[in-house]
Amino acid sequence: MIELIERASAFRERTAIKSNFQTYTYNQLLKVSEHVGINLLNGKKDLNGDRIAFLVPPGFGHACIQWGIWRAGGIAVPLCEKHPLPSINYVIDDSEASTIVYSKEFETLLTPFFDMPEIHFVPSEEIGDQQGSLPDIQMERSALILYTSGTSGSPKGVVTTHNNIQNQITTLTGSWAWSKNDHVLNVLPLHHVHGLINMLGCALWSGACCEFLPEFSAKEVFEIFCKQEVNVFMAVPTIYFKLIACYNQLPASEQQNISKHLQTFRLMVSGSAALPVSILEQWEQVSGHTLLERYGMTETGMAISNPYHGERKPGYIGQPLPGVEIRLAGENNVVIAEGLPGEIQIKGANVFKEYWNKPKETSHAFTSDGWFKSGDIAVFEDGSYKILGRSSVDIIKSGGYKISALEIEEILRTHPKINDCSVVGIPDDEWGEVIGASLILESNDFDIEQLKEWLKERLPGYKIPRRYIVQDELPKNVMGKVTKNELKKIFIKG
Ligand code: MLC
Ligand code: AMP
Repeated sequence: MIELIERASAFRERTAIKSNFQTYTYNQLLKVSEHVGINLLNGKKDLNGDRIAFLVPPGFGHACIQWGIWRAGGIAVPLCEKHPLPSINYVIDDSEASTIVYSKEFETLLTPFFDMPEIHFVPSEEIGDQQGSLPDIQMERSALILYTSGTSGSPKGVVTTHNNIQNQITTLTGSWAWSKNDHVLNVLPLHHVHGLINMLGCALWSGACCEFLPEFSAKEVFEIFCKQEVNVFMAVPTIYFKLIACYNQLPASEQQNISKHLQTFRLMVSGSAALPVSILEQWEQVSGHTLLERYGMTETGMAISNPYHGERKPGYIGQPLPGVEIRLAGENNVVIAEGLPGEIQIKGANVFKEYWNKPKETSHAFTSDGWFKSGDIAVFEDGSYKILGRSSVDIIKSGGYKISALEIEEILRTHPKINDCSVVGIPDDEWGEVIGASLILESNDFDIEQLKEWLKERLPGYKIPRRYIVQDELPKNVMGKVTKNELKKIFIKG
């Protein structure tokens, strides 16, 4: 029995979701997700862990399909609507999806797959209200695969069970005092935990309302804030940066109006990347709120958080959430003395089950005594954790997205005019980091704008380097390894 779905019966008449200017109740969510489940079963008793990929816009339909897959015993694999075909292909292929549920607006994008006989295609608009029964689902079963970039080139599928997801949700609903009277505005994509678990999952667990804006727009966010329905907001630091920039352009009367409405909010959270103290302070001026900064990962959900009640320390991520064990480890996974920097390692029922079809990577991600190795370096001081950086220079965080430098390098090297390359993250006020690429070219006859167009067909927009330099050779150490920190300095110097 999936408790998240069972609980919805207690909130039947309440609004669960607001999307596309329409409101949908928990009753509708239960009914439509039941139909989705029965349609997917198509006469079978249980999907028995089949991977069902789905490509639909964020909103009511997305939630119904996710719940429908779960109710039929499948594993939900949300696809990203902004991804180009090769990225979508990778996820479908890697997850070995048996079915793709899609909304008609993505039909053209998916056309190249339609002749794959092993995949069943279901247009979401054609799901009817078939009668039938649904299986009983055990909480230990795998529920979700979200793709995340790692230190290896290609993204890995992070498998979480219903039990993991419930733990990731309830640690937040308890710690951040969610209630059925909450109304969260969700502007983040639903193929990552920030939008999917922290907002949609927590709202639906609580009987609250999750409102969607299909695309982020600072102006529209402020307009919705001023309607006085939303009382909870969560976003990545880049979004707060963009909101502040938009606010600063507005006439004083509009600023006052927005600020007045923001004062009435219950909770405002920042996460997925380091929140610069300058953004926290400017948002305090705009809204009267000290942002609650928390730390998490696709593999663990949220792990460390500043308190809901109590002091939120600028520049710090806070304390372990209830049910989450945290330690800082040094060389050979030995716990380090307090005050020294070490890798954040995490244990708890929130921690994922495995990387899909990657037993070696899964075992490499854990210590021999079962701690998940985050790759993030932190220090514990004055009762709070502070992130200092990452153990790998090949992981970039831009706009809250985790990006593997190696994945981009691999693609760049397939370009006929690029002999070699190296990709790094360059500090940036708006994006956290922007991607920089150093290129070693076959000849001088090369156009960067054409390269960007070429990359757009192969990579999602947020993985396309924004800054380029052309070098005769890459900076390397005596072992012949590219010294990425040197390269970063070259970019920073400009
Ligand atoms: C887009 N642009 C970028 C960029 N992304 N420029 C530099 N770096 C980037 N990363 C440029 C585009 O090329 C375009 O430029 C312009 O910005 C607008 O593009 P867009 O795609 O429309 O951007 P926008 O919608 O404004 O997107 C910004 C954003 C988005 C912040 C809303 O990046 C986003 O949704 N980020 C959140 C990702 C997320 O959910 N992460 C959570 C992972 S889970 P031009 O010139 O064409 O106009 C996780 C765990 C945890 O991390 O702890 O939560
Ligand atoms: P993802 O794999 O997309 O889930 O991203 C997880 C990574 O985001 C973590 O390993 C951290 O590097 C980063 N992250 C999340 N929250 C924070 C935060 N508050 N401060 C700094 N980094 C963060």
